Amino acid sequence: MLGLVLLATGAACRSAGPIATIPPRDLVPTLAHAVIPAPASVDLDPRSGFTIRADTQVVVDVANADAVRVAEWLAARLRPATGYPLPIVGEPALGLGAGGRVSLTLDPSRTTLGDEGYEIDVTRDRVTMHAARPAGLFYAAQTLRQLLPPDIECSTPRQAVWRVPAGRIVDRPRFAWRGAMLDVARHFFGVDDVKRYIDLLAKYRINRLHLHLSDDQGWRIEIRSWPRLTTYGGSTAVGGGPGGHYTQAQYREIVAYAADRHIVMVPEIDMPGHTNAALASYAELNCDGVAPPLYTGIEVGFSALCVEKEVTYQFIDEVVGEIAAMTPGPYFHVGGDEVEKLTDEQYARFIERVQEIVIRHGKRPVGWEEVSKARLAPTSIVQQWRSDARAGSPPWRNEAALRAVQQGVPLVLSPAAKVYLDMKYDADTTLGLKWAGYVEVRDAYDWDPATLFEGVGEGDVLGIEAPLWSETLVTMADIEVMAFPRLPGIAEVGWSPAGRVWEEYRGRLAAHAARWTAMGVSFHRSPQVPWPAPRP
Ligand code: TNX
Repeated sequence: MLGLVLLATGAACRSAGPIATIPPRDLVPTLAHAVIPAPASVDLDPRSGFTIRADTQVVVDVANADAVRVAEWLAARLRPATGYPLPIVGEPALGLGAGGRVSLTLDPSRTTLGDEGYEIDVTRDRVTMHAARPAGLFYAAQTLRQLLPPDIECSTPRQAVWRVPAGRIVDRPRFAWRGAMLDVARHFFGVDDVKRYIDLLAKYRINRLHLHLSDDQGWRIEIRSWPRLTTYGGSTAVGGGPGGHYTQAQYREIVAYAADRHIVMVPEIDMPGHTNAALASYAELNCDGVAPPLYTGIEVGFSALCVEKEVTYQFIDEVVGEIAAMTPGPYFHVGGDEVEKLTDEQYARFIERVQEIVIRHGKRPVGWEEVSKARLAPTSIVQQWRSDARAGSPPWRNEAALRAVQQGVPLVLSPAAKVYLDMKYDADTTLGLKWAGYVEVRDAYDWDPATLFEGVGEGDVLGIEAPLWSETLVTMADIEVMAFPRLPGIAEVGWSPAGRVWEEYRGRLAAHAARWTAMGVSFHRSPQVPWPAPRP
């Protein structure tokens, strides 16, 4: 990495028209680049670069539909702030305009880039992006956006020098599963909120969205064979609000929106516990045949499906069947956490039966760490979650994770003390919970998935995931202020090579404040991050 670039700070897109040239006092010297997650290999020289101009062309093999889709996505995101037409043209180009070209190429023979890797080469007259697979090309486009000034995130034309530093980036992820989870059960979030979250996740190359679709307080996905789940079970939320649910058409819309951004949906129906909304909707799912009232508190552990009744398994089969049919991705999450009503034996038999149902519907079962008490199928995945920020320094011991490793089942790590986005940052945070301790920005970043738990090494870890539980969260701004700025750091833990350094990272993170401001994203001004002074 060479030299310094000057990054504009505090960009907001308040005015509709172009602004005057940014005065020098608004420029602070920072890093050679501020890309998050940090690419595996970066060699940039900001003394030279490529500048996007009014006559720049986007070049792509027009016969390759996958490449064209990424090109269109990129051009559509560069046009509003630049105000340039950025036409998409086929190869060979009809002649190089003085504005140069941004080209995107899918080349399956570049196997060293894997499914998600990419290469970006920048010279004075062109930007070239290569990938073997569409996801890689999409991530190249996301990285290119981050190499441009923060005002590129504005939705109206801005005056800026749209310059990308010269050099080369070659990148691919460390872990295959880089997830985020959103709890839409405790409080419901509509389609537009979920789409906005998906767009924010995609910027940081997150590739799984786990939706927690049911819990004690609400059932959020239409099931045609059991309609009262949503008409009654979805009618409230924590605190007694109106609740809500996705129709099957809306769920499909979210799945497609995520897929366009190379994010695989992981639907979760939590069972056998966390099921009060279902038990309240259908009396026959209760062992005593009596439906409990709807629940709007935040206690856990009190509900359980009747594991001894056959109708329970018919119910699960039909619910899994309808959701699996709408979900192109290979995963189905069965929950399995915090069950206090069953013996270990009852619990294990239940999980084993449910696992078979999920597999029969063509999906890989995923479950919270408790499921490792059962005999798991080789295709299953265990999501670790328990931990405490007040425990000493790692490695920590987690029996559930060890049981998964002993069974040869891969782990997704969601250690609460590191990645639970619903934990408070510190004692002054108004939103969130604190049962796992406070989770500051550095806590969320400064750990390594291969050394956090005793007996759990790199090869046991499929990846990581940041859950956002919504007991205390009501609005999209609430979601954003808990996710930002911790989420980008977690994304980097999942993507970037081991050996990351907090002191270096926090400088890059600070530079993203201008992007979030431009996008109108609420974020927590953690004292651990050297934020640039806001523009006067
Ligand atoms: C634990 S993590 C839960 C959730 C809560 C969360 C709050 C897990 C599998 N279960 O039911 O919402 O804590 O932080």
